[in-house]
Amino acid sequence: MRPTVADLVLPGAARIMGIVNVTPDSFSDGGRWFDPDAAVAHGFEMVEEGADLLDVGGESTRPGSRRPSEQEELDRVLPVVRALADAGHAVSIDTMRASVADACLEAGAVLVNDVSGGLADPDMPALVASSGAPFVVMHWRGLLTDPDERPHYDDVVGEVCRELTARVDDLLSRGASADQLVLDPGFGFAKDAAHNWELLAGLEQVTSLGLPVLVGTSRKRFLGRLPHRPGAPVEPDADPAPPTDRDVATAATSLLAARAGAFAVRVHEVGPTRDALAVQQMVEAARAR
Ligand code: PMM
Repeated sequence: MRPTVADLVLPGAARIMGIVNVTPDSFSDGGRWFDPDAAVAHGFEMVEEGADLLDVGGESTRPGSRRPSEQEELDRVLPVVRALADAGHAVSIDTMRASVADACLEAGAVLVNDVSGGLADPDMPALVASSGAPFVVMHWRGLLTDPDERPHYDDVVGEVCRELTARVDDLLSRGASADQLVLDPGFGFAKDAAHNWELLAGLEQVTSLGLPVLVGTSRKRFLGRLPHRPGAPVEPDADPAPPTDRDVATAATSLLAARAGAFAVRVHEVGPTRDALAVQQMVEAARAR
């Protein structure tokens, strides 16, 4: 039987969701795991390193990237989902298409992760309701096609909370049940660096909405502009540090997310985040003694 969201939640600790991007063009690891066998091997490796869940995706959400056709997306993700699920791993499918989500659930995925929160495909809310599968509702304001487009918020944390709540209400009105839903504030999606830092600072407002919260800061652009590093970009429009140089910062933001009550953190490199979360566990165990 498929696990429920409650089965996936580990009280008092955050789960680690390892990212398996089966894409030629993701911003941080595009092309590395495009071959299905390489993607499956990478998934196994992440489980060895401590991942609890594997998030398989076949479409890059990088602004301006070409959407794969439905068939292309299925060809990318389905063999990978099937192989990882058959090996007994908890697999999540990162897709905005109901048909892809449906096929992957059939193939053994246990969770649907939709960066559009069910907005991109009009068939998604019905699939969520009929499948009963755990569903991640991410905060989204549409696909940005222009990388220079500037998002606007007066109060990013408040607006993200209100817009997520509206998505939840919509999904509930279409037959989903609350115990299926996971929220995600959508770091980096229609948010600039200042918005992302404010969101991290105010994450407890999102976790206090009462549903499990998934947080994905991994290797995102705002982590490539940290001050105090030798060679750090000082000009506001200078190139950020490359994505693979952002894993320590990812571990730090993931630890902060866990402290704010996130149920899971979504990362490209499992080791640093696993150790950061273990530090928190050790301190809490010592405090309880
Ligand atoms: N970020 C990306 C893709 N999928 N899903 C969720 N739930 N949350 C995220 O923050 C998120 C996501 C973009 O990162 P990637 O292209 O490196 O996977």
